[in-house]
Amino acid sequence: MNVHARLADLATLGATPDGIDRGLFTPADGAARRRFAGWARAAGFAVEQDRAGNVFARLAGGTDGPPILCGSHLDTVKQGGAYDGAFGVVGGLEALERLAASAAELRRPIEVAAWAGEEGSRFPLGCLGSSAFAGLTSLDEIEALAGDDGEPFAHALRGPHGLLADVPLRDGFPAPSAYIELHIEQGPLLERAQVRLGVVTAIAGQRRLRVSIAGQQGHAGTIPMRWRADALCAASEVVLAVERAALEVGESVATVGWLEVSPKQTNIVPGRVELRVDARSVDDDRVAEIERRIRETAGRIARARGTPIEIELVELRAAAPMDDRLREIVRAACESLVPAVLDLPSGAGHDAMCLAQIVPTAMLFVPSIGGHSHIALEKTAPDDLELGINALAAALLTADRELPLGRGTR
Ligand code: HGY
Ligand code: MN
Ligand code: MN
Repeated sequence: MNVHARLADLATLGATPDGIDRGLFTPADGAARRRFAGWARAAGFAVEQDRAGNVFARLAGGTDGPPILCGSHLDTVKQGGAYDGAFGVVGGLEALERLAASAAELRRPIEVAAWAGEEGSRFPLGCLGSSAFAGLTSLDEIEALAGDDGEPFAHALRGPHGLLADVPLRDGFPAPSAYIELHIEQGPLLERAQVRLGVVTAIAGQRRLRVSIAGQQGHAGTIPMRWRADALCAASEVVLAVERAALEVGESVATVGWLEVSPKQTNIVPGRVELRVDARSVDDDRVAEIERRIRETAGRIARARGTPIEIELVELRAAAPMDDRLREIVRAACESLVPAVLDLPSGAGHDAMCLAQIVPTAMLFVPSIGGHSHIALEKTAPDDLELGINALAAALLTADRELPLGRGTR
């Protein structure tokens, strides 16, 4: 079964009329992780999992020490596409199969990981499995999380779609020598530059805020406009303030993609709104400035409208510069295959942000047609998928030959 067939198979898991919905430890995600383990075993690789739900397939090498690691995630956003994450997992698996078939002499093992819950689409923490692996979030913190549907992480992890029944559980989170993540670009830059491979310079840092706005619920027909404390009108000003902050700070993005109004009835003045902000930049100071401006403006809105506004910083990921030496190895692998390679930042977050905190890390991009991602339209040309896998395999081989054995040091 090749990468195209595997991606098509995975795309059936969590398929909806509006795209793929494959939240961590849902039946669809459990099936996807079982597929990955089954394919890896059929390829002759040893398969293990860890206590955060990450799954690893291992191609043995001359020594049994820390591997060169690749991989990505199998979970998706709601209404997601078929390539975000999944391509890095099955593309990594295919790269290992090609290395195994080439009988290349490996100094150390090479592993491909399926990281648990990168999207944060079910549990309120992005890069959940890779941040546990990197020691950025403790298992206790993760076990205390509850999914949007209320199920505690600890319960889902031990449920029928969490840890895989017949896969050995490894102790701890042993660090690799290095990490290379293959991923779709999820943006338009490669396509616009007519370049088929990209090498990531840095991954944008991000802050996620939870904003709660308390208004005065009331009858839509009887409360005079000047006497209202309308939570949704206040929220609307906050949303525009988020957009304005990113525009004014520059070289950054900020989005409100989630908002809930209550009691959400036509003839009731909204009493409460909760919304979430996603702010990003490769420059951490800019993200901090966006948060500062949002807080300042929200204070003014709250006073002017009589609608108390609470803002909680729920997630902070520092921008992650990629490792120079590993980037050069990835770039050289790409240049051996195509005439032009583009260096570019990643506005999208990835598990590589977490791995970059502990070991040398690099990312390799293939184009997204139309720049579409986090939408059912998401697609990458089959030839570009193949090219990405060949570049990854070449980079893994060079990294194995050139990097010192043992745990990677940043
Ligand atoms: O939000 C992101 O950038 C990633 O897709 N989790
Ligand atoms: Mn994503
Ligand atoms: Mn992704």
